[in-house]
Amino acid sequence: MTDEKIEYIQWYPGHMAKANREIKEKLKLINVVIEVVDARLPLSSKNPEINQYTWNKQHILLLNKADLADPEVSQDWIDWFKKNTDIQQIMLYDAFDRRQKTELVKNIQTLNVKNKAQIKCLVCGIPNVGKSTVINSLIGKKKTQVGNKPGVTKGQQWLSTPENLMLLDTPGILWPKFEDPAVGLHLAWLGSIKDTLYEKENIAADLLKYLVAYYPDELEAIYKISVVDRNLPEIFDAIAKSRGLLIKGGEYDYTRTSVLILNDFKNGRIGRITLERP
Ligand SMILES: Nc1nc2c(ncn2[C@@H]2O[C@H](COP(=O)(O)OP(=O)(O)OP(=O)(O)O)[C@@H](O)[C@H]2O)c(=O)[nH]1
Ligand SMILES: [Mg+2]
Repeated sequence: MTDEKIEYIQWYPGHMAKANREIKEKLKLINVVIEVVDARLPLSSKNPEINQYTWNKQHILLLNKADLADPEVSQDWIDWFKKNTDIQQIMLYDAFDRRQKTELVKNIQTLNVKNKAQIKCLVCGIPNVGKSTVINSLIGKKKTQVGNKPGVTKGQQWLSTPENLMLLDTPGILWPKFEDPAVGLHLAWLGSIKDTLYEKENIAADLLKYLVAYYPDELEAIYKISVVDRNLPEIFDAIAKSRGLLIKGGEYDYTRTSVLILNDFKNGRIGRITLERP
């Protein structure tokens, strides 16, 4: 697929424009914006339009799914965000880690907010970064619906924590135009846009290219292949062969191989991987 074709794909559906409008209507009530991004792609998964919500609010940035990201690169990102933004709190976050939940609550309570008795937080970000999971972790109950695909949360919902923090769960929203067409592919790796928008083979080939460059040992270990002196199509073939993914006639099944690589990445099976560097 050419870059030109990627750019014209319709990935900003009407319901996101609506979700964006509904957030804007609530902004007057909000004290704190908790912006959630994916630690594996902290910049590509950061919706630039969220700056419109945060300019007069306290702002917390969560690099969520830190358990799936490369710890060394995550630290580089934390340093980068501290240096290059004026966001009040920046945290590497794993929504399933109880200690971090306690730390996040403390961080929210120390922010400069008038009515500390009931702090109102907007939880926002692109689809599938873990907004609803973060909320469940804070309230200590599975009250919001979660799932590893985009668009699980369909409407807004207020929830309160035992500490009396009010949290507004919102549907994931993207922005209308990706300046860099590659961002669309990256978001498909994360499951933040429907992977049916792109050819699976293209998304997987792009991901594999990055993995070969930065995480060759992890690739070799999971697929029991060698990547040394092999080009991308040869590595694709090697993975298909190693997993016995063939179609009739003994040809390699590229679609199933692509789905395998994408799912292994999405579920953290390849290892702790970060797909962009500061
Ligand atoms: N490993 C890991 N998985 C996480 C974490 N947080 C969320 N997830 C998983 O990510 C997937 C998406 O989580 P959701 O909470 O539904 O994401 P969301 O941002 O609310 O998604 P939408 O409502 O579709 O916009 C689920 O499969 C979660 O279990 C985390 O910190 N670590
Ligand atoms: Mg959700």
